[in-house]
Amino acid sequence: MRFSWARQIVAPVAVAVLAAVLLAGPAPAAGPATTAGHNHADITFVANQQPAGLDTLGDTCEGNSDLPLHDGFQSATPRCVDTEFGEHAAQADAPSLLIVDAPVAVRSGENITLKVSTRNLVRDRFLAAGAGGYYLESSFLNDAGLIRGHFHTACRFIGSGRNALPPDRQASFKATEDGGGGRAPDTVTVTVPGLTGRGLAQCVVWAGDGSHRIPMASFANQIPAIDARRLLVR
Ligand SMILES: [Cu+2]
Repeated sequence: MRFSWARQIVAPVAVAVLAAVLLAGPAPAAGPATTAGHNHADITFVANQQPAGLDTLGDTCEGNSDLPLHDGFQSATPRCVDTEFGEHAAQADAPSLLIVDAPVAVRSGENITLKVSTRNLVRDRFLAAGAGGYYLESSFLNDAGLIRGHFHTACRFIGSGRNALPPDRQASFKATEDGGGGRAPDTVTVTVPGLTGRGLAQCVVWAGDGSHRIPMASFANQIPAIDARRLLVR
């Protein structure tokens, strides 16, 4: 393996600079109102104003990407998603999630049951991904200013635990959209299919908006509505 002392130094500096930028607080207000507008379905909006000094790669598929447009159906090949991000909640209203109970060990093939608490996530919105609802709609807050969506639970073996894993799809998976959830934290019990085999495993729970994206937050240093546990399958 090639070793570069320069990289060793530069990388932490770059991270520090990035962290400083992320943590510096609210970005300066964007400049004067924007330039071009264009139609997207029946909504007319104005293109984002690019803050001074930030040279973006683009913020639309149109004119910036040669990939096929995403059509709401999950695709194993690259696509460009032209669904807008939509609305994020106030800082205090951002969704949050915690696994509050999980087994430390299960038997091979034994169902895995977790207790999951969510806050500021109204679990009432789910566009079926298999029916073309993946990445299909923007996020829109409900009347109380909260994100509508659901959460996902999945478990997998993690091998030695020393390398990031291939991004496989998981058979041990469940989406929870039970109509509950809101400003006050509440707890849901979720059971996903067991893992067959032995070894170290991981169960992850993460929120999704109506079309399955992890909900956005006001600030980069707010932790998204995600939690994970390790467990042993024996
Ligand atoms: Cu989902």
